[in-house]
Amino acid sequence: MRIPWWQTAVVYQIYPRSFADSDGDGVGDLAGVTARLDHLAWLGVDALWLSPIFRSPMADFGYDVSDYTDVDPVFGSLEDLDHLVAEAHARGIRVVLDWVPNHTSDQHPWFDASRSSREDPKRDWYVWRDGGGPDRPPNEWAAAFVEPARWTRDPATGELRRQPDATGGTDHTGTAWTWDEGTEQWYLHLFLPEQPDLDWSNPEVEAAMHDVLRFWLDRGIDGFRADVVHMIGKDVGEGLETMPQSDIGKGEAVHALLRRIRTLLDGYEGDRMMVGEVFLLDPAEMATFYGTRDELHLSFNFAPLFTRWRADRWRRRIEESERFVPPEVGWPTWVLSNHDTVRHADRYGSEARARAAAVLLLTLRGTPFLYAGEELGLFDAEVPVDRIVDPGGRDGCRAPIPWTRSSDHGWGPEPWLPFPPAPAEHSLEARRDDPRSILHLYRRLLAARRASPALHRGDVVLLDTPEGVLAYDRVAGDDVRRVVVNFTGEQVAVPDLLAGWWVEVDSGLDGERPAGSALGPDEALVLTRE
Ligand code: TEU
Repeated sequence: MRIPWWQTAVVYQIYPRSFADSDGDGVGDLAGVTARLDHLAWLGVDALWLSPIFRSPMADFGYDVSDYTDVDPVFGSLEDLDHLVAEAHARGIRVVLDWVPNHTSDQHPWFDASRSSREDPKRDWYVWRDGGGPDRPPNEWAAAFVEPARWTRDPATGELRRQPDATGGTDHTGTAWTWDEGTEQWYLHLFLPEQPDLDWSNPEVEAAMHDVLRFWLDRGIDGFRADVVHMIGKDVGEGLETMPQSDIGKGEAVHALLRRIRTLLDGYEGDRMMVGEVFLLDPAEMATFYGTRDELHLSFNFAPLFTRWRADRWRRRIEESERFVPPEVGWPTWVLSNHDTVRHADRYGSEARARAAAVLLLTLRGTPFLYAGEELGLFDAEVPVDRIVDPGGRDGCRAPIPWTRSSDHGWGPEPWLPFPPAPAEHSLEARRDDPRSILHLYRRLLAARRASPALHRGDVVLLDTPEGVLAYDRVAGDDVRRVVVNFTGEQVAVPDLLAGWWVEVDSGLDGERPAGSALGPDEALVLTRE
């Protein structure tokens, strides 16, 4: 059976503001990305996902789009994007754009028209309601970002933990409605007031958004990451005002919308792909967004982003992924870090754990998504209060990538955010010079994965282990790999798991691994048969 590229690919997420700066203005840009493509080819990734590069007033750093078919000048031009895509393709690397369908910027011409009068033909492109007049919003729904996410470090384990909240993802403390003085109605915004929600039950909205997809597909883009795509099917009819916010994403409407998007994408040559940001932490609900292989090609499984560094918890994540995304449903995804969450090296509290986690990420059954900088073992930057610019307080994981040891680390004099801790030591230059660095571990893992059908497409079989250890085999016909991960800070003897196997990749520092039958603290191994 022919396997589409996105099933065997490793996707690398670039947050363009923070990746590489070609013009010294302190903000990364497309020409900067193009100039670093050789690094990505050397590393061995198969696809890039660019966080939004469209025209935007940047209230949410690009997730508030004012023109879906043009590049924001801070990142360059359409020609710069065409050039980036051509150069990436020349290296066998595909390019995925970040499409933001749930909301536009309040500066988008569609919203300008919509808010201009109740009679405007685009009034119904957004969600307007009377509520109880200017003092009472239509319902209790809350917007994201009113308070930044809270994380606390567990003194015993060194791990960071996110404070749980009712919605399972976002701190909601302010109303999701803003009163418009001019037309005396409220408009809905599940994120900032600068991000009004579109009404996807309006066929004109759907058609306009399909045109956006076609614009990029015609230009040779390989796929899309669809921002909070589970939210586009809100029942915006009569039921909206009484619907609990936690029901967003659970109705039938979104599935019909996704089937039509899938048909659009599959009508193009070249396996164009959509990965949906389905921010529902229940894997059973998340999995419904694959439909019957007729909705999203891939759906982010975010439960691992909030999973502690414990063998039993990770085993449960793998069992859930296997149970809810079996082959007849679709192909799973794995992700440890992104632009919204404290980096996993920081969450787990050490580079040793980050290295072992990389082994998991790149050997589990599913498409892995790397977040730029994790291959350097970056921790979050400590951003002083007066330099915090993100309404969600997610600045730390968006720190600029340190490319060189030199004092500017390859950036202009003043990057938009401070660097991560110890930037010289974590720089690409330093990591490349050290064959034992985490960078070389990522590269070895990517090469091992590419070379082994078992690793990039085989079944996964969980094995019995002592407490604190996770082990599984990956199997594709005759090709077999074994992965063994020690989640404890102690050496653990696992003679039965290791007998008859050779070490192919070791997350630990080469040569320092306890010989023979034991795993070192927080050590992970990829094994091949003797
Ligand atoms: O994030 C979706 C989302 O639910 C986030 O609000 C998440 O809960 C929060 O960032 C965790 O701290 C997507 C994008 O990834 C994010 O960058 C955007 O700000 C958001 O949508 C709005 O477009």
